[in-house]
Amino acid sequence: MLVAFITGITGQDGSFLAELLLEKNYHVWGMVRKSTTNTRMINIEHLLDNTNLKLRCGDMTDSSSMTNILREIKETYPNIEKLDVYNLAAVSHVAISFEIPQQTTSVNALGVLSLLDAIRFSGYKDKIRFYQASTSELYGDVQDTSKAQDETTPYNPQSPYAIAKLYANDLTLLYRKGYNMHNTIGLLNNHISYRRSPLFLDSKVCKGVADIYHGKMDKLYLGNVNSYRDFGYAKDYVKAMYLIMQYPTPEHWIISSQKTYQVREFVEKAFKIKGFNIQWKGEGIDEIGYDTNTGRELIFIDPSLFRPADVNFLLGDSSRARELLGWEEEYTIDQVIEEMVEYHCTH
Ligand code: NAP
Ligand code: G4F
Repeated sequence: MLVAFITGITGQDGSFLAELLLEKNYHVWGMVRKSTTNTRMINIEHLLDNTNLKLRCGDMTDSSSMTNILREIKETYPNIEKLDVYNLAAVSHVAISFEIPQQTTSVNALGVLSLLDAIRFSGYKDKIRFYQASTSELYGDVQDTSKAQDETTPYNPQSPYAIAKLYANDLTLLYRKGYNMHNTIGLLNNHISYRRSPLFLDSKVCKGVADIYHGKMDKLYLGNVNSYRDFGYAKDYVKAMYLIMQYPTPEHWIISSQKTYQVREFVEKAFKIKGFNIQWKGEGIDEIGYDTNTGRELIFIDPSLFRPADVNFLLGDSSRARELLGWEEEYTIDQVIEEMVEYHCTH
């Protein structure tokens, strides 16, 4: 019997991972927040009829909910040989983490402590494998931009989000060592899809292109367009999570596309899908992106979107994961951006 428990199942990654595991005949248990059951189940609506999917209400800030779910799984499969727990739940928006730093810490740091303790005291911890969703945001203010970030690059987090994720990383490693738990870590670079909230840059830009193309909007306002991100497709990245969990020993893996693009370049790529040819003029907060075909000024800088601190250069070295896990991506970033723009044109 293949059984998995996913926190954050309603999110971008959780929904793709649930699909992947259901295809592999797993029984998938997902933790969903009570408030979300009334509002935002869109990412997993198409899976709700699957009898191998079981949803339970819970919250990372409510330790008893996780204890109860682990107990119910044990009661449902008394002879369970292995349970894979993927911890994907988080306050995942970096800018928002500056607005709600305490909640971010409760969910992304202390929530992980609660989940690890729920596993530790579950009575079947030796049958459980744990995956912690870590992030390239840990690298933060990268000092050496001449090379990609690898296992030796120091962490220098720049947000309440990244600081909470660093605590979770260290705790996951401590519990692996101290309590002999099979705790794995996937340090993933930015991965995106049409399922991502338009609060993130990638979806905001792709939706912006669609809205401008359809005449629903005439300008797009952005913050820092100078930072670099290493973008991949969420569907490819959940396959890496699965492979990490299958690896015989619990380890820490970097997953990335090994290519980096400035936010400005991402914007140009997205607008190009609908025939806009973006060039830039002006500097700093007066910088404007315009379409050379028509001269229309389309992208403006809104300083209120700047963060108190930003991460300026992310480029991941995933060579170890590619070699030892055999992971590789199926989709190029251009394919993903095209899919996202077309999705927003039709939804
Ligand atoms: P996402 O779409 O924002 O999903 C986050 C999930 O966490 C949602 O299901 C959300 O539930 C849930 N959640 C939030 N607060 C919760 C709480 N208090 N209790 C229980 N669940 C809660 O994020 P994602 O892009 O799928 O990312 C998945 C994980 O990978 C996150 O931990 C993120 O930090 C990490 N990560 C993401 C990336 C990336 O580029 N996508 C890169 C590195 C690491 P609701 O639907 O109820 O809000
Ligand atoms: O899309 P973003 O908000 O993603 P960010 O901060 O890189 O975080 C994402 O990736 C992390 C992995 O590296 C994850 F851990 C995290 O959960 C999340 O998935 O911003 C990307 C860049 C930033 O430099 C931001 O300042 O785009 C810049 N930006 C410019 N204008 C904007 C905007 N970001 C957003 N969200 N909205 C803007 O209008």
